[in-house]
Amino acid sequence: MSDPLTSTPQADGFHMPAEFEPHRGCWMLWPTRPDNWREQARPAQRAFAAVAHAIARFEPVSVGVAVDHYDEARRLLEPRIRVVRLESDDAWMRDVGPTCVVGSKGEVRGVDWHFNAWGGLDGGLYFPWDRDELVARRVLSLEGLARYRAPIVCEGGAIHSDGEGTLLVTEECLLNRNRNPSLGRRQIETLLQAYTGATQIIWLGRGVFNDETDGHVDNLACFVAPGEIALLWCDDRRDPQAAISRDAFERLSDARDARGRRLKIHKIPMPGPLEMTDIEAAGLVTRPGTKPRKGGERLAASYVNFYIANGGVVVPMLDRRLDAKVIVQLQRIFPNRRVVGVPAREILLGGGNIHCITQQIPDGRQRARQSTPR
Ligand code: KQY
Repeated sequence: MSDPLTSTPQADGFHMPAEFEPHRGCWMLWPTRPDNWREQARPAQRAFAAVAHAIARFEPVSVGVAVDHYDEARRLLEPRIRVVRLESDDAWMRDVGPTCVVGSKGEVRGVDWHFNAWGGLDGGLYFPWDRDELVARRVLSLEGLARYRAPIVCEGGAIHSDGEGTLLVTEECLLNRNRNPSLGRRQIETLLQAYTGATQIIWLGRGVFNDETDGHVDNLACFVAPGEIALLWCDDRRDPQAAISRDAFERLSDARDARGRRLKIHKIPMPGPLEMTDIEAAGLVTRPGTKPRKGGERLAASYVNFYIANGGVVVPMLDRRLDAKVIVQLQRIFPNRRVVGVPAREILLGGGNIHCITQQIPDGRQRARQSTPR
């Protein structure tokens, strides 16, 4: 694996495209940790396979698998899914994989953030995380893409881009003392701009209630088109999510994007509220170094944690009362894509959802052909 580039994407004229722009493919990892995925991760593996198969209807999917689990993954995944040997500490490709940036001629490069398992020794979710730290550079090497090493702790789930210079983030995560304690808001903004090419950063406050990532934006809100946002919404004022979503709505209503537009906001209803059951918690192995779980714990469930593929949107199905309604709503928001639901409770039990377990590699050349000059 080669040395990182010594410049920054911003200095080289690169920027982070939106997820709704064309992809070369999607990367995932294979879940195996028995302290995070119940029943030796078998139910989670079936759920991950269903996500991989749904995305593969739209674009190529590669799954990184630890050597001891290669045969099991190969058996559960359709032949069209590429299975690659790749060691990791868990299976959150959004956070440990690269954030890709594109140049004006469609060249693609990757940003390799520092990773500390969502908080390191100050509230992080497991220790050690040294194999996770190497995932982004390995994916970039397998994809043949040059790498920038960003001097900041950040995760892919902590940032969303509209591809036109606007970045969406939360204070709860990126200003958390367990990420970059020596950096203030301005310094963090400067580094995010340098490594994503963004010119405008929209700060939301807190992320989804009880989200163990310290409020990743990708569980709360995302761009669905330039100037348009999907936001998790809760009407029940007694629920702690209601005030969080209202605050985000107000900030988004006051914001302008990098092109000076006001944002159109789509409210996506919150599933549940959902909790982990005693039986689900009992299926986990407890291990020192990993945050323990209990039955009755509130789950950070959100339909906004979907993946936008080429011609498709793959959405977590979480609540029978709402699933069909949300599919119809998202189909209206994405009229030119096929919206597909995948049962995702087993992914939620591990602490995230479909967006958190996927990471797209942009197709820069298609993008360069399709895009209007900036
Ligand atoms: O991006 C995410 N939501 C990652 C969640 C990590 C949970 C680890 N138990």
